Amino acid sequence: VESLELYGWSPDVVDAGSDRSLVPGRVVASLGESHTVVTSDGPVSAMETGHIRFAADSALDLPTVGDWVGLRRVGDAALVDHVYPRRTFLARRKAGRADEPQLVAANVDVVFVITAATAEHNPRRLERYLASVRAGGAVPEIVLNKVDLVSDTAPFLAAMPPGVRVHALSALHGAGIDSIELGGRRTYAFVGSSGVGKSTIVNRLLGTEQQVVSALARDDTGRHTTTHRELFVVPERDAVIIDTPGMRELGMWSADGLDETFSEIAALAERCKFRDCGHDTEPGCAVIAAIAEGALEETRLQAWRKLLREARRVEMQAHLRNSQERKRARAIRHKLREKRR
Ligand SMILES: Nc1nc2c(ncn2[C@@H]2O[C@H](COP(=O)(O)OP(=O)(O)OP(=O)(O)O)[C@@H](O)[C@H]2O)c(=O)[nH]1
Ligand SMILES: [Mg+2]
Ligand SMILES: [Zn+2]
Repeated sequence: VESLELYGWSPDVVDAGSDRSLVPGRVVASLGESHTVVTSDGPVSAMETGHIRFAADSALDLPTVGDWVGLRRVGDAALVDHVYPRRTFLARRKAGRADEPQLVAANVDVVFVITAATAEHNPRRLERYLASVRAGGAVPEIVLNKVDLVSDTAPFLAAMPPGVRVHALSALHGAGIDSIELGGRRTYAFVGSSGVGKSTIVNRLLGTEQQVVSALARDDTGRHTTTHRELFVVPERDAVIIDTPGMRELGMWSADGLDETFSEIAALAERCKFRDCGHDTEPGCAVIAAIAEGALEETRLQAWRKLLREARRVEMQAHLRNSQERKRARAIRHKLREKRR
């Protein structure tokens, strides 16, 4: 298990009840149902067993990059037969789907949300990322990249959401890159829109241009873009990093990270007269009062409201679908029993 330790392995990865004959490893890349898994014998290519797919309630139960999995050897082939319990995960709503979550990475300690000191910078989008990262239990940090393009970073920094660590740097020139601290065998993921510089940062941290060649494709403008998520070890820094392709949109799939992301609103809401205050026209609303006093920006309240509405809608649909599926399953079991009689 020597080399697996570089990937962040510790014995408590394996849950007590799981099959001890499985070979443990970490998923470093995924293509549909086919995964590249690093084991103590090196990387192997492994498909998911039917059992794992059958037992999955949703995409959240299937293996993804960063997962610790148990492999079963079948002749020369290996199959992913078990996903060990995750410490954290990063998910978003599947593009174009109303209520289906999609995993981005698992067992990530810190998620660096990258933004650029350009027109790309958008506090509302950052709030989305922060809430989604926190919903899965990881810690977000923001990286303002491409600071070489502006004479003054102050306006960008002033527009950052509160309560999160911010790094300002130029991955192209290397200035400020040392403010990104890695270590302790932790896993760090890099997310953000396409072109903000995720792979350039990852390359800097890896200290090589090797990476990305495998995962990069030239798009029709000749620009390189990351096509799939990939996990790398940085032995000199005692860390694991995951580069991801740019996301066009980050749909909310849960409301869990919102209170922490809008903590000033959550704190004010405690002082509203009504416990279920909608912070709208209710009397004795501390949130509305704070806006009137200039202590809270109205855009923050609007952003919180929009994300909460979006997340609640998704949670509701998922709940409905689950109860419909349960009903259907019950009906099938009932029919089978009837037949047997
Ligand atoms: N001026 C400037 N350009 C940068 C900086 N960092 C990255 N770039 C450039 O921005 C472009 C996109 O960089 P990438 O690292 O490929 O961006 P990415 O976020 O990985 O993009 P996707 O893989 O498509 O999601 C490249 O042309 C980089 O050279 C920076 O600090 N300053
Ligand atoms: Mg990239
Ligand atoms: Zn209120």
